[in-house]
Amino acid sequence: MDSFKEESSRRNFLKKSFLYSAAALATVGSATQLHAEYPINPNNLPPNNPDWGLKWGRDNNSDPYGMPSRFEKHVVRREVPWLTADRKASVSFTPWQDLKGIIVPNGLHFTRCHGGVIDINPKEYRLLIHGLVDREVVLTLEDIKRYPSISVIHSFECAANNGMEFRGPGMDSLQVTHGMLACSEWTGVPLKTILEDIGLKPEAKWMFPEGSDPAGVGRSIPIEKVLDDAMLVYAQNGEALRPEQGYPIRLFLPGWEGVMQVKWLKRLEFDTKSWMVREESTKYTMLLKDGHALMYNWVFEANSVITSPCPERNWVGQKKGPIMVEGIAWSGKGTIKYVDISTDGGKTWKEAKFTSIQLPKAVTRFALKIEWDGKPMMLQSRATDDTGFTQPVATQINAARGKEAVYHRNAIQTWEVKSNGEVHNVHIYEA
Ligand SMILES: Nc1nc2c(c(=O)[nH]1)N[C@H]1C(S)=C(S)[C@@H](COP(=O)(O)O)O[C@H]1N2
Ligand SMILES: [Mo]
Repeated sequence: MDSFKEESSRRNFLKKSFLYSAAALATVGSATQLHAEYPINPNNLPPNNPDWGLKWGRDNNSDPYGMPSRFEKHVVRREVPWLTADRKASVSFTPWQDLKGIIVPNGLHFTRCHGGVIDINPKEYRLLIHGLVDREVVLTLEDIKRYPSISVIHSFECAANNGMEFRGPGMDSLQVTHGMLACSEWTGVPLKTILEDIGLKPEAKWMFPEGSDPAGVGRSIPIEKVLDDAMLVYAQNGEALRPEQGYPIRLFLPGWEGVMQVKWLKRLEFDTKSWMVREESTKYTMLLKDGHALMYNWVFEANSVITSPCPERNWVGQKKGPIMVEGIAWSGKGTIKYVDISTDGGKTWKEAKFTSIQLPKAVTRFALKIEWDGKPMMLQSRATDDTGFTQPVATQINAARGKEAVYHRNAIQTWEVKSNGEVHNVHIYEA
């Protein structure tokens, strides 16, 4: 990554008031490419009758599993090839710049896999529950589905979302800065229901879920969360989990780090103490500026970002005058209470309106109409949740965590809107 390589030269820039982002994401199927592929046919414009109304459409059910319009093929997950050593232990990002509402379509939910995507025959699927339980069991998928299920709407985030920004502005791309976030309706069985059935021993204080993929991802989960709202989920937005999301069963922990929500779940073990595995010791701990690291950072605090405009959805060609600034806010701790928007880099703020339902631990939509005078702006959003927590500025989070940190970065994001309408990822550092 350019900003990583340029680390030493960047340090000198820190004295300046703000840092510029390094590179733009090479976009697949950009607006220009799409235009070249599907040029406008003037015969389809008024006063002519467009050709799509003059002949039969295709068969009503020619596509038994419906797909988006071919004119929307640029709306895809994207990867950053140099970010990981290979394409199996890697990440793809959700295209928030192209999404509406709070639910992310299943095919666009970001993917983070440590050992590739695996393919499990549901008939061969088994879940072992063992350790400090009254009755150790091996459940089939049908056994799990026989328990009463519930459906909930919650966001889902990787702890490394926005993590590249600790070292300064990363890529000019909302998809990369905040794309390890999604939000879905999840259906499955509360773990509490299953544990009431098989019996949990009172000494059980921790649960260890392990995945059946070659990476065998696992994390120690405190029993309070297990009995509060942990679920075994098998459906997402109405259909079976996709293979990338852990088909047929994944652990789901509303508001908590993605890595704990083990996919392709193989076993659940209960014990008196935590396991201190890799993903909670050398990885996924929170580095502090003094070099120490905090363990057990489970929950995401309030966060937000402006989705329009953003680097991929800029205001080039936009006339001066009234225009909507739109964005998303979310918190793993509760409900978003209010979101403020600044056009001057945080000097003054105006409260945005909500444009979606506000659910706890879920993505919430906001918007504010502003008057754009065509002058450059430093656009920011700042979310506050119902715990009273407000997002920190970049200077605060850097002071606490330093530049080598990776996880749980929820600083206020700045988009610089240039007078030509281009939008860039910049950081503002206060002296
Ligand atoms: N078995 C297994 N579970 C896993 C992972 C994995 O690689 N294997 N990745 C974890 C990480 S780091 C994250 S952020 C989320 C990603 O879930 P998603 O791919 O559905 O977005 O799954 C977690 N659970
Ligand atoms: Mo993750």
